[in-house]
Amino acid sequence: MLQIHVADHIATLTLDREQRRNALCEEMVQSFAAALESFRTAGVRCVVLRARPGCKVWSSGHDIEELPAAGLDPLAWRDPLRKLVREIETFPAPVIAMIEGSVWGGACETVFACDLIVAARDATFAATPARLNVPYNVGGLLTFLNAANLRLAKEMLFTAAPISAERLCSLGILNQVVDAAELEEATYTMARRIAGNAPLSISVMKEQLRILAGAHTMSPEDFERIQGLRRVVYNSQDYAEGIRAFKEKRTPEFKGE
Ligand code: LCV
Repeated sequence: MLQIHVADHIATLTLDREQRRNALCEEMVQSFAAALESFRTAGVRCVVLRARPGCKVWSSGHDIEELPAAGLDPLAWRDPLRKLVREIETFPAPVIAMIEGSVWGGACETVFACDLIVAARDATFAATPARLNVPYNVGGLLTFLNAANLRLAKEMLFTAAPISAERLCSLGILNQVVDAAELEEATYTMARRIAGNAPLSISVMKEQLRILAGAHTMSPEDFERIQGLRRVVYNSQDYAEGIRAFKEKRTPEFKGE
């Protein structure tokens, strides 16, 4: 499910689960974590996360088949998607997301959790909890807020519509947008530049920025209230309907209950 290549302190991880449109499943995330651990010991100074060249779908997001039945938190701490985002945020070197094709749901959050994003001009990004009636978790919403801004995060989360790479780049959400033919060169030029700099300084600044970006106070009462509201969503008929409709390849009929 993952191809791994390391050269000149730069590691490349290629998502390789085309038959399921690179859906992010438990097994893939375990391989991802193991790969990052090996990169850590090998002193890798920059990671490029990509899909196979020419892909139409970079990743279709969380593996919907692995979402729990109604009544269980679908994005709890141990969920593969939550683990994947934490692995990226805590890896002691920059992770560059190299994007072509469409990015969906939890894969969009995963890309936004990367340190840098270089995308092909025709790539698109869609946040999909509202498409499935999934109650996104607090940390996940913070990823969107830190990567974008409140107005854009609301548009992406409420409409679930694919947003173009060019528009996101014009808003400062992506670092670079290039023609597909130049995507590899642009990405690895950035990766080589990073790998040629001081790794200690970069890894400490990455950790400092992670801590600063997550420094939000929230009272225990507010947190409990949010978790209670999320329970209403994943306990709802609509939650079961969202997953059932995907499996039956039809449009869900949400009733708000
Ligand atoms: C499992 C899949 C998936 C998939 N899981 O190909 O952000 S949250 O809260 O929503 C979070 C919970 C999350 O990330 O949820 C997932 C959100 N993702 C989506 O809503 C995208 C779902 N996928 C699609 O809309 C389409 O697959 C796209 C547009 C990505 C690609 O369409 P395309 O026609 O190229 P198919 O739909 O035919 O998919 C090929 C096979 O991959 C499976 C899909 O069920 C199909 O399986 P079968 O060949 O057995 O029919 N597949 C696709 N996405 N996320 N399985």
